[in-house]
Amino acid sequence: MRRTAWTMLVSTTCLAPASAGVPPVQALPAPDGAEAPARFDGEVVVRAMLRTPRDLLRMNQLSQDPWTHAPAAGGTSDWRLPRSRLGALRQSGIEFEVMIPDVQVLVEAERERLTKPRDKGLDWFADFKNLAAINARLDALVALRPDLCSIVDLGTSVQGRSIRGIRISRQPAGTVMPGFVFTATQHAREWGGTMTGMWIADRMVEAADTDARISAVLQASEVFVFPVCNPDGYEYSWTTNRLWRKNRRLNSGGSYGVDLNRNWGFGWGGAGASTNQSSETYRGPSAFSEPETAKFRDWALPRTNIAAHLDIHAYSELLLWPWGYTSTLCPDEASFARVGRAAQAAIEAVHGLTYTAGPVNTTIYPASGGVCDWAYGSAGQLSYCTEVRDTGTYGFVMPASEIVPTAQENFAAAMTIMEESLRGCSITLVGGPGAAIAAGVAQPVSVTVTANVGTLLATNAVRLKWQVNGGAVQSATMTGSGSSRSGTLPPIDCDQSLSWWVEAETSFAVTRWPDNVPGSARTGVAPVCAVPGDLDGNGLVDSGDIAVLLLRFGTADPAADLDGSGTVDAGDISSLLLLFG
Ligand code: 0X9
Ligand code: ZN
Repeated sequence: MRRTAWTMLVSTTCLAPASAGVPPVQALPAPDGAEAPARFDGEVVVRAMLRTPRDLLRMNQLSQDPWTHAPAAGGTSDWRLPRSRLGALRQSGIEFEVMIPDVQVLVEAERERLTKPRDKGLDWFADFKNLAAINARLDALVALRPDLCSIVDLGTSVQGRSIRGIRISRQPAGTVMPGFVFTATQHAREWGGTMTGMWIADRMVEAADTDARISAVLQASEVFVFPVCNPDGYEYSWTTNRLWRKNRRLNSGGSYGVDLNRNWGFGWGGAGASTNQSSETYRGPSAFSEPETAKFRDWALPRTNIAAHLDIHAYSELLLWPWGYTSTLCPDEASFARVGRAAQAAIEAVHGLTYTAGPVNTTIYPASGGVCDWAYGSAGQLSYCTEVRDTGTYGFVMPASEIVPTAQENFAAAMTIMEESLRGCSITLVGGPGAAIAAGVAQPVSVTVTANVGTLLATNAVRLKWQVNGGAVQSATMTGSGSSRSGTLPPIDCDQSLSWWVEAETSFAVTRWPDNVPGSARTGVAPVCAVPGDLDGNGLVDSGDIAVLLLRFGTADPAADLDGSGTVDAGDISSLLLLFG
């Protein structure tokens, strides 16, 4: 709608945008969609070996658009530049090879294919989809399975587009259980990532009842997928500039765009981000200056149940984890590496591709203000970043035939990250009451607990929880050292039931025993007291019962309130004496 308004304004009235009654989302909104599509005639993408900081400086003079970013020293990176500068590049002594000999040919072929009317019967994943089609698909998934899905709207982007996602779970919203978040398309041109995000949502919904692993994940957790975190940029990459990366903020100096993956507020402003507004890695004027990052933060921070996160990018075939801002290994490196290697193996098992895995900073390059550093550092999530196919043959303009295999292998990584997170702790029962519980006797419970992912929180990490006759949930910290913990369940009366369970909390998730799903508990019942007044259950009404009655004094315990006055008091002693023998 906005685009139509703009086209009309520009072509018929030529009014200045600010005075034309366009919603005041930004002082001077971009006339996105009114421009002719950007062309890349005579442009190439090269892979360059940059050995020194001087090489990097020179490369930055020759190219405004790194397709992959450069490591601090050594290693290769991909750059788009006019073919006419290849002579200067050769002269600089930088070693390079041409990866894409004509960017315009690639972009044009894709555009032609995508603007052709399509066979409606074709699989949705047969080709890339624009923002409207993605939003329609999210709505269709909700319509298909309203019992599993709902739309999540984070609010609006710089230009007023909704940042939308989908929640998928068998449990109602608000249930206490681990959460998983998948984000894609912080970078507009990374269409392979967008489709991978959609595939994750699609598979979880379509196979919810037929795939046992998916079914189990949806039983034990809630899954959120945000396929397009940068809706303005994504739309712009379809209408106007196929190679747009940043959001569509009009910067103070007149250029457009903040790199959303340099705008997050953990380690913001450090290495591998630019202060230059025209740079493809411009970090923005301050952390969370952009609505696209700030609104996600405001949604995610209160959701302390979110155990793990995967941010989807393109391209290079990598699986990365924190930190990006520093080369120091993060405190949970052991967990990140263990789950990361398992996810890497899961990717390889699908189509045989080996994604390179490791911390962002030391595996590719320093990058500060990235979402993974924030999601882990500020929100405590096991946060990964995948860079999907390919390794540079087509780069961002991936052939449509690669969509499904790319999505399949990254879905395997997503499943591994979720399943491993759900194994947060292994809890084994050493001793505790069974289905029959003796009345009036406290019940000891002991367990062994080991953390599979993350570290067991030191204080209050293992809790014994119970309900008597379905009443209020009670909780007590289980004490002990190492992996051994013990606690005590309170005595219950004749004919009462006791439901109890154990929760263990690591830095990433809460694990529940006997099963790791909401509501899972073990229940025991005390026998019906055969003789009224036989409070200690020894078969006789005798002096032992007076002692029990005195212990219940002042309570409303129905077994001891023999005269039915509502309180256990002196009157009940008289009643008990009458029952003696
Ligand atoms: O530089 C980036 O933002 C990502 N690569 S991309 O080519 N898609 O732009 C890598 C992100 C690494 N992860 C974080 N720093 N969070
Ligand atoms: Zn990216």
